[in-house]
Parts: sequence; structure tokens; C-alpha cells
Amino acid sequence: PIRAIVFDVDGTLSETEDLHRRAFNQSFAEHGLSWNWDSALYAELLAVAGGRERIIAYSHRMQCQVDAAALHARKTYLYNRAIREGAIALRPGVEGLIDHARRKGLLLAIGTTTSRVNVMSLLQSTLGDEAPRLFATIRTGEDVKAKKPDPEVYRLVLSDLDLEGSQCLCIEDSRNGLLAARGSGMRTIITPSQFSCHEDFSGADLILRNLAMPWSSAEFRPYTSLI
Ligand code: XBP
Ligand code: MG
Repeated sequence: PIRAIVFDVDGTLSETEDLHRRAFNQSFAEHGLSWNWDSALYAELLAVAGGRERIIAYSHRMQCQVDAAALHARKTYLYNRAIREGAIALRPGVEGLIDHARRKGLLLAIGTTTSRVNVMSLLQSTLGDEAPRLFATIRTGEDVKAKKPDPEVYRLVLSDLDLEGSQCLCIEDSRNGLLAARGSGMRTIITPSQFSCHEDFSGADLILRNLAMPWSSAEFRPYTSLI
């Protein structure tokens, strides 16, 4: 039986990637760079997990030396400011699944590539100041050496929970996330997001448009049997 639900953040809890994209572009402009990542280019660049790593990969492609740490720090500041102003809502069904999991006594956890400050801002602005306490553990890109698709972040989550992958269900939106989740032995539901819907999700246990379904109703037993 499933003992915990482990959530990714970007693209899964919320459609955050377009806000990340705009924050990158604003940081580039403020630093006098003429780079502009449009949606099509950003979808391609998301293959590199991690914002700082994405900037470095793009600087190699453009053969242009930049201060990736400074560009990324400013991007994080701008992104957080927008999140705290309420720029982003949860995806449909996320809150319902969290409520359902709590009623069933399941643990909740988070494993993400982004930074802790970004996760905290998103949780607090969407679910309230106490929201981080709903999660037994929150592991981020700052806690690992290798970001997704490496399973390191999810292995850390499992070790914090003291559970095996087979006892957890992961909710992800991307191929990189799916590979990380499967690599740690978790069953995985994919809810494709705006920027990941073209990706290959073979290996997923289930692909759903979003999480908006009555998790407790008999009609959905084939799906809910996972939890
Ligand atoms: C999301 C990412 C992140 C975000 C930006 O991956 O790859 O890099 O795009 O956040 P996932 P940062 O949803 O698979 O965890 O700039 O803070 O990295
Ligand atoms: Mg994601």
C-alpha cells in the first residue's frame, strides 16, 4: 500500500515555468544582455534541469561568458517577488488530492529541482503561511549534487520518510521528473504541463490531464487504487 505522496513543484503544483521564463528574461535585460527566451526556446532549454545550469548551458551555446550565479540570483529575486504578489495559483485538483491524502493518513512530501525559497514562497502564497508544515519533508535542488533526471532528490526524500520507493506515489509533470521518480523506485502519475506536454512519458504508471477528480469516488477506483 501507498504510505506517502511525493510532489514535484514546477509544472506539477503550479504552472510556474512561464513565470520562471519571464524572470530569466528580466534578469538578462537588467544585466544588459540581449538574450530573450521565448516559449518555444524555453521548452527546449528545460531539458537542462536547474536555472543556473540552464543559463550556463545557454552561454556555451551562444559562446558568451556570463556571471551565471548573479543572473540566477536576480532571477530568483524577481520570481519570488511575483509569487508573493500572488502571480500563480495551484493547478486544478492539487489541493483536493492534498486534502484526500491527509484524510487517508498518508504522508506528504516534496522533491524539486528549484530552490527552497521558491518552494516556500509558492506554498505560502497558494496554501497559506502554515502550508510548509503539511509536508513531512521538502528536498530541493540545493540539497543534491545531481539534479533530475538523477534520482538523488527523491532518494533523499525517501530516506527522510524512512520509506521504500514502492511505498510512495510520485506526482510529476516532466520526463526529467519521471526518470528521477522511477529511478528512485516510485510509481508515478504524470500531469503534463504547459511546457512538458510534448515530452515522452513512457514508463509512467498513469497520465492524467490534471489532478481534478473526486479522489474518493467509486467511479475513479481504477485510478485511486494507487492510493
Ligand atoms: C524545474 C526546473 C527548475 C525551474 C527553475 O524542474 O528545472 O530549474 O525551471 O527553477 P522540476 P530554478 O520541476 O523537474 O523539479 O531557477 O530555481 O532552478
Ligand atoms: Mg516539474
